[in-house]
Amino acid sequence: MVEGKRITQEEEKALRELFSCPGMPVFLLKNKDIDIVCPPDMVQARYSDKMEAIAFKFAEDSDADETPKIYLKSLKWPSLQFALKIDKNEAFSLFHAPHRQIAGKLIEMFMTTEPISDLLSLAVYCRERLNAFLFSYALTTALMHRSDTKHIRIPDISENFPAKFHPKSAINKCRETIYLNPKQKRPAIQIPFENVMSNVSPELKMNYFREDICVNQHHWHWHVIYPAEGPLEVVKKDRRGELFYYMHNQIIRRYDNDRICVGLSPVLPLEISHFNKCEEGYYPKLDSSLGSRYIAGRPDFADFQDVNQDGLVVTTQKLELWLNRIRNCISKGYIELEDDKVLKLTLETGCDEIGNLLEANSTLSKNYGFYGDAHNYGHILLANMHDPNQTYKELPGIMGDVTTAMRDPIFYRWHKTIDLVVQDYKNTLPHYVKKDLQCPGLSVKKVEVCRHGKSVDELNTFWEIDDVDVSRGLDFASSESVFVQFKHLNHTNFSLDIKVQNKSKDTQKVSVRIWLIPETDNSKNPINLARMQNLAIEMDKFVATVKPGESTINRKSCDSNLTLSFERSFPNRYKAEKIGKVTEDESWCTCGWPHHMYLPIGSIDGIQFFVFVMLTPFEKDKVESKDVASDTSIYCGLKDKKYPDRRPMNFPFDRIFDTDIKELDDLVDTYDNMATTKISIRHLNETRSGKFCSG
Ligand code: CUO
Repeated sequence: MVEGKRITQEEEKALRELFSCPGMPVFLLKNKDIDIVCPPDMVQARYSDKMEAIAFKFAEDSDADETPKIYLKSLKWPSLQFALKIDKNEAFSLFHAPHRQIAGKLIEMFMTTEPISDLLSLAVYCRERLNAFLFSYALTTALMHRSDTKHIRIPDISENFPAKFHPKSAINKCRETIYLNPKQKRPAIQIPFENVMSNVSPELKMNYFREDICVNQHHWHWHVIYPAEGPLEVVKKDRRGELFYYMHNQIIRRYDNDRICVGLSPVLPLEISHFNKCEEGYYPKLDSSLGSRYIAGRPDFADFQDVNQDGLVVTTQKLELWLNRIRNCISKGYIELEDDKVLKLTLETGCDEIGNLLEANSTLSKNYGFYGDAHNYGHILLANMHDPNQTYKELPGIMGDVTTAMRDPIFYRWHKTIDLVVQDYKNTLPHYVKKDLQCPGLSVKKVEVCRHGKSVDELNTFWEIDDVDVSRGLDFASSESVFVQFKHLNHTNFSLDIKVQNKSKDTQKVSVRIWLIPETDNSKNPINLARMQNLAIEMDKFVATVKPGESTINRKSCDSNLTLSFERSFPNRYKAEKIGKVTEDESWCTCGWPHHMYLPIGSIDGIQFFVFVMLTPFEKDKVESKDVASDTSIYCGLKDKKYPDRRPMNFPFDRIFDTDIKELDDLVDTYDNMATTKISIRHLNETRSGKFCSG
């Protein structure tokens, strides 16, 4: 891996610029920050003799002459034959094994090219020739992992590829308004509210969750930070397989909580088989941004079909076979290795190994040939139901792309299937016993939810309007800003007062774990602990120091280690930059859950939840290593560092409790280091202006 040489400001600006207008040649990029001047052999032959004339024509109305310039040099260009297999107009998919391998090789090229000036030249050379999304993914991943570039704030994916986040109709109107309206009078293009919340059919009620820009960005970021292919040091991260399970599992649990709030039952797992139908249809309304084609939808009750993509045949039987082999390995307690040996599933690493088998990470899966590629090919199969044999040369649907997959209701059902396999494994593990769950000497006396320092029994959610500038991702349009305006969920911030007692004579360091658990199901029937624990969502986890005697730990919701603040997760990066500089570690870790989606939506009448607080001795949780990530991140570890909590992810709600603990009260009554309080989440059906709303 490249080690810490400094990068010049011009190089940094140029690297950032390469993400703009992904379909335009580099010499036409329109940002005023930097003008990239490249030698003719760097661009495609069809442009090389026209470069100057075209660029001049394009810049006629701009002050391009004043723009600082960076001059790139020619290199001995590597062969890109391997990557040209993905056509410029094809949809690049991280779920498609040949695409992943190509991306892995490209990441490796970007990771190992030194110095930065050569990386810049190589990146431009690749940008001009390769599939835009493949290029963007590989360069993002490499820049985030190189020690000399990981501090760079890479423009958000929704800025670079707005067509993957906003309906085609809005993107078209943006183009129109650029030409019809002067910059000062340019209205923001509004996304209709029915795109956010609609009662026309039950599943459309969940649009606000599934189509949230930052929710989808979060998913993309996670997959960039945890790439499945590439150099080993990039792929093999601490507890990566377990984190794959945990991150997706928490998404599903959150989705189920929000479903309960809007009156829908939790999603059912999806059995992909010829004897079954895919009940939920979905129409994305998105443009592919490649070849300007709509991305195909899927009608209700579509048939599952075997898929032949680029000669790679994915059958429903094969998916089932792979999943059954993993289920078998769980019931036997070991993984069958390629050399006829076996690897025992242990308490320490079993979940991580199962996660790697399921995600079908060919580098980390202990026997990829045997356990296969179930999770990824589920995505592929679901993405190609409309044209399984490529008869009509249609692009795959949104389930084939990590930036869009979470928009589709079927995503949650497929991931629940994956999730239940891990749950099968967790169910084979011994119950937690007293020594796992207690925190000697420490008790939680009371938990209060507060607003402005006063105890409350209700929290509110509401709609908020904000704008996002999409000009950076509009090829062959103007460089001036044009905004899309949309509604998203938000909530009132709050804090927790956790009154604790330390009965020992010494100050003690503890981990504080905060969870939110629904009291009832979608029919308002109370649920027992077994059901609750599959719906419990982790809200925060931090380390606190508790003095002897009684004291109060105060924790603000906006300080949660789970979430990324609205400013930093919001795609309007230029505004985020004004809000403050980030440290090197923070710039790495931008994949928290969006803070504006921290609370489930609740309902007009209020939905009851328990806030569950648990203290555990930090001595038992801490990781013995110099390279421990700070506790600022629950969803992603930091590069080269250990995940900061030694307990299993989802602890203590990852395993079935002892038979005498049937209700949440039984748990809290047994352990005085745990406590709950009730809170009602009430949705105010009102709309407020957000920080980035132009009015
Ligand atoms: Cu993230 Cu299936 O792994 O979507």
